[in-house]
Amino acid sequence: MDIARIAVHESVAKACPLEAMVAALQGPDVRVETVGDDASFDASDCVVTFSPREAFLDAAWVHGIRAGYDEFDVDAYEAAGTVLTNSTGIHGDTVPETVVGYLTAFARRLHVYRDRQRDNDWTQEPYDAPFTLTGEQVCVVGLGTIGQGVADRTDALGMDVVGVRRSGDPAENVERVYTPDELDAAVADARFVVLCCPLTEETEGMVDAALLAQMRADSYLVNVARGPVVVEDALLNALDTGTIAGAALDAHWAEPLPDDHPLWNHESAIVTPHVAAATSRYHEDIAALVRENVERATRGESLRNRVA
Ligand code: NDP
Ligand code: 7N6
Repeated sequence: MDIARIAVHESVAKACPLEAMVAALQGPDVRVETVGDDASFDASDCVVTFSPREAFLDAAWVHGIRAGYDEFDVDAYEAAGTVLTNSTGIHGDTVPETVVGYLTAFARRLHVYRDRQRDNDWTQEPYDAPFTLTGEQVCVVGLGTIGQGVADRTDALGMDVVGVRRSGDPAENVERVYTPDELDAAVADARFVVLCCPLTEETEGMVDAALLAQMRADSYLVNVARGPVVVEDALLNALDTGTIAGAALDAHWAEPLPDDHPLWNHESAIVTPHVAAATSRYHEDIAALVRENVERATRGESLRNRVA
């Protein structure tokens, strides 16, 4: 594959400044430029993009700047013979650090005190509300780049770590790995269930009323995966009725989360606007992946992170 141009689609601006991405992608042998929805593509183009567009199927290769590629029609890429690569591998620090933040906030009640600070309110939480992460169990669903990062950090904090993945293969710092058909058992003893899996036909709606009912009443759900992995009504009901103690959500069913969504004002919810992966070096991490693959393409080697 001979790449003459890297076309940076304007949707990249959802994750980082376009100019920063263009500058980071510069190299000796390719032209790098920004393109909008009116652009056309040919077999010497690599498109770097946040969102899919049908016109990209005319390019040689499309690189999605997210780990999740659920919005891309993989079959259409295969039918068109267009290579599709994703950005898994670069979120092993950012998202796990955010997850540790959610867990610490819930255990040490930081989210409650931040809310009270706005009203100069000195009220302390009840004696039995705070707890320590040390000694609590966390169930990490999906043990890839992000899940492993969560497992490493929570293990280092003294937590008991269990995990779930299709292969069931052991993972470092995870005491027991379950398969998806054992999900009920995997979540049953956990104080925290952290979703780090992709959105697929298998995972859509995986966290439903029945699974939430299997979770402990004092447990917390963390979703840094994709909104539809969780059944929205089931979660809202579980929070309202005390089936679980709370939830931290970075990934939502509709983004932005609508103004009138009940989660905004839910005391036991932490809502972040899909920023668990945010970092001021996002453009550099993506550019390193793309530049490596341009070199591989030039040498006729297979591309890293190829998903179609
Ligand atoms: P990886 O591909 O590295 O890991 C995905 C993991 O999920 C693998 O361990 C895989 O293992 C497992 N998995 C797949 N299907 C299932 C299933 N049915 N049940 C349980 N585990 C499953 O991806 P990343 O860790 O880089 O990213 C994971 C997801 O997180 C992304 O797809 C994206 O949706 C989301 N994400 C969100 C971000 C944010 O900003 N909030 C940032 C980056 C990613 P196996 O194949 O053995 O099942
Ligand atoms: C954008 C990260 C992913 O899948 O959802 C995230 O990688 C997007 C900063």
